Amino acid sequence: MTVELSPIDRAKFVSAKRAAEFVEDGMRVGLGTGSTAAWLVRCLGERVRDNGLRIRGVPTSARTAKLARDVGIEVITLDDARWLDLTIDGADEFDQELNLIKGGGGALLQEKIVATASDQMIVIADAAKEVESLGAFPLPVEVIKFGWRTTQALIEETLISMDVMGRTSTLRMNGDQPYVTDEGNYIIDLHLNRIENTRQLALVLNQMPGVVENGLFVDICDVVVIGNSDGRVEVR
Ligand code: ABF
Repeated sequence: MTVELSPIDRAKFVSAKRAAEFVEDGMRVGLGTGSTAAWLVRCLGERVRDNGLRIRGVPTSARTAKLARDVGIEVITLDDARWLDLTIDGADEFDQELNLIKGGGGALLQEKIVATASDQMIVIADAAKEVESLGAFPLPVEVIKFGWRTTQALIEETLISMDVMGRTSTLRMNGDQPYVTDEGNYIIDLHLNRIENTRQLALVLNQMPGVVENGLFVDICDVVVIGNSDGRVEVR
């Protein structure tokens, strides 16, 4: 693949290209969402086309499903696959313990279901996504539409009681309309600045009525493939 890329896209591309090497013939592969994951899907499509790689892909969004089909990857549902050998996906932030914030692209629910149903999850990211503590990137929480304002208020009250920094939240918008996920839900972004108690926060959020899933991925990611704009790649 010969392409002229911006520094950030080069970092994403080299990360995705290296991670694609983890994919072996016959695997059932979870395909992530976002611009880094899109590079991964293209790299896998190239191997399918040029090297006869046979894989079945489970996409984490309608966008990824379309791209995967366009590049020649056989697409199946998670219910067809039941279990996956490997999922490769992007992230918005990762820390040294390989905990993640995901969902900036709006597909956190499918991404977490697919990653959890995989023997291994590999995150692909440019080096700028590494943080000491998660939370500078707004934490997405997928909520059902019914009573979303009440759910939002409950989340904010809970954050105060947990003494979490930041505490403000916003409904994600798409122009002048609420953003709607592939599953027909809304997303509330939590502006926390810094998350100290990642595991506890992830559990507490998911216990609230109206919350479908949150974008904290704790103990799910096994490997991070970090791309740099000069082409260097680190596998951690
Ligand atoms: C998905 O895409 C998300 O979980 C994350 O929000 C986003 C990362 O996007 P990009 O690769 O475009 O930075 O992986």
